[in-house]
Amino acid sequence: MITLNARKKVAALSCAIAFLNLSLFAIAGEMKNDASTKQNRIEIKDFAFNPQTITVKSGETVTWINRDEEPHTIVSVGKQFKKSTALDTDQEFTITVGAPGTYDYFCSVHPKMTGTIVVAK
Ligand SMILES: [Cu+2]
Repeated sequence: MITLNARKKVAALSCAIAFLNLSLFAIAGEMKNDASTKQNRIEIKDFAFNPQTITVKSGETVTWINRDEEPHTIVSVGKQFKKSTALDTDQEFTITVGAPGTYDYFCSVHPKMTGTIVVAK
């Protein structure tokens, strides 16, 4: 009898552990989802991209917002993403980054304005 009871306890415990593992897995999955929908924002202010270099993960989005009174554009040096139209004040431009690598970009209106997106795996 003692052996049977012990076995039942072990079975119940295994069940509980399995359930806990599943719950943890679900939580981890949700956290991963949150990370992949994270918004990476770059402000354009005083003729500069802020931050000038940003590190993001492949599949994430990057959004620029123009806080200047001047129009600015975002153009990929290596054509890694479509170029923006001229952004007016408070206008935004969003891309989804693809393959890992370094994406250099500049403003075609003011070519001295440059920035870099580092795309990690
Ligand atoms: Cu500009």
